[in-house]
Amino acid sequence: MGNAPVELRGFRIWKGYLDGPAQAGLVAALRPVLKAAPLFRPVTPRGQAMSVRMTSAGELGWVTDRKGYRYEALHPSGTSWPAIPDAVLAIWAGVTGLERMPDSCLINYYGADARMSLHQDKDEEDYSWPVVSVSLGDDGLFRIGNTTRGGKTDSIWLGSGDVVVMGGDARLTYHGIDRIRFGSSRLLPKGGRINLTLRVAS
Ligand code: MD6
Ligand code: FE
Repeated sequence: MGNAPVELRGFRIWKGYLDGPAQAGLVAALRPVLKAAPLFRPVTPRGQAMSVRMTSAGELGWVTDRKGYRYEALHPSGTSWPAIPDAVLAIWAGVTGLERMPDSCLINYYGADARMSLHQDKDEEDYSWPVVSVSLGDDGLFRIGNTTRGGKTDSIWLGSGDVVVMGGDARLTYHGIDRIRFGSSRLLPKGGRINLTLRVAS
């Protein structure tokens, strides 16, 4: 689905990869996942509450608390993470062409004031696998920097249905979300933004 990707600092960005019905279908597929594994508010290793709420699907879920950033087989409540919906796996297959499927799907929810500071994704075992992200709901201003902290950055608005592939030389590039445009989409009944990040964690 969608047009050819645009490239920004080594990230491949598929604007409008998912059309409206596909986005709605994805939200419907996520509903039971969020019911089985409710969003929680993570705390950084230094004890700061993050502004996003998160949960996961797949064999492994990314978590953070006072013990550090890591992948865990269980939701903080002690239950297994639900399976990654097939519609989500199909996006991974479509944009990467890989046979290997991700074992982790992090689900981040951004309310009006949520953001994500510049970070690298580096808790995975093998950086040769890409990371794929799917945006749903309100627009988010995505900033991409460099493989070391600092330096010039470029920003691009990610809208509902956009898919980003971070791989190759860009796999360890710093990136983050500066802000969201709350209320810019009507996909989610209560507004806000969902970002899925798909990874081969282990
Ligand atoms: C977000 N995205 O879009 C945050 N990570 O809300 C990420 O942190 C991200 O978009 C790895 C690859 C693609 C991403
Ligand atoms: Fe990231």
